[in-house]
Amino acid sequence: PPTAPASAAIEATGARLSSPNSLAPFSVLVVEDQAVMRAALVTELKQAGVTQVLEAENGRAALALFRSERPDMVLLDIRLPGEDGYWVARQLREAEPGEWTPIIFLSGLDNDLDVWRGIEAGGDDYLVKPVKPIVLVAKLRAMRRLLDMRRRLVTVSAELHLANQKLNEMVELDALTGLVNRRGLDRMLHAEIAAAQRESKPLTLMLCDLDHFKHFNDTYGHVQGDECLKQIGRLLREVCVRPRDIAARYGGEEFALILPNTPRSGAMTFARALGQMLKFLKIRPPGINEDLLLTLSGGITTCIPDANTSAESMLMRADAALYAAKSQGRNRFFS
Ligand code: GH3
Ligand code: MG
Ligand code: MG
Ligand code: MG
Ligand code: MG
Repeated sequence: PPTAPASAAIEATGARLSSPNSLAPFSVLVVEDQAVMRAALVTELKQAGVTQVLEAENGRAALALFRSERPDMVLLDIRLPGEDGYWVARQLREAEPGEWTPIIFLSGLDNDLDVWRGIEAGGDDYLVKPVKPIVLVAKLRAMRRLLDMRRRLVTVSAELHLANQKLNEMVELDALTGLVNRRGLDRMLHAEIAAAQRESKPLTLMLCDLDHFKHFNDTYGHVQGDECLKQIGRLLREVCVRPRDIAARYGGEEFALILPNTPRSGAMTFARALGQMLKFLKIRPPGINEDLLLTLSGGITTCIPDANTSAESMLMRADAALYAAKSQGRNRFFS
């Protein structure tokens, strides 16, 4: 059997520890001013499988080591030269807000009030010297279990946070085209109206609607129709070259563009470019030998928003212009 350490810190028991690596991988900071006791603790911890044992003989050294090495756990004496263990515990807790490194007091003080003060100072457990190795390691293992559980919770909550962010983004995206959907459009239009009002900059809203798209669907089927909508989605993302331009799918075959800092003339240039680019779409349903030409009709409204400008009023004006473009023959943009 292993010889008992020559120290009062640990009482020989003859009991064997469960498994040699029961505490690996793991680092423990031992704060103990008495060299012999410290050496005995280090030996016991290493035998229990602790990978790294850090040693400090006073409170300030402990704090510095804690900050630089970030041990997994702290074994903390109370009576130390200079600042005492209670002080160390409080400093450690302040050094890592929102984090948790278990602190186990290991002290010769066996007063109930000392236990109370230790826990109040931020300690998680309190052992009285001399402590049997098997008890010390058992306590470390229990704390390790809590630590692992906390780490898993932290990981899970970070993952949940990410998933939630992703969901929040998805809620505002259209599944077919990947464009912003109606919900996103409404929020962003409100925001851009407010921004344009603050900056006294012209804001353009454009509503576009595919011409005779029902006919396309009836002729080539919905799968081909969906393919068209995806291509239009890609095209609209491409024409929105400025970082603040927003392309949205407003409804079935209707799209909306928010163009911040864009005057009426700029909006018309944009619409012409869009009309030109439509000609280059590769719309070729199976069995057809040439690319089909899709056209859009559009309604444009531009204003420097004031207190009376609302998303609803801008949408109504754009919709009225779109209706006019449709009734005057389609494949054109009105403002
Ligand atoms: P107009 O030129 O007056 O806009 O004629 P239109 O046929 O495009 O307009 P209408 O409002 O009569 O029909 C819109 C059609 O758009 C109906 C439907 O077949 C098609 N559509 C709407 N949403 C989708 C979709 O998600 N996928 C497909 N494939 N077709 C859609
Ligand atoms: Mg001491
Ligand atoms: Mg329509
Ligand atoms: Mg249409
Ligand atoms: Mg229609």
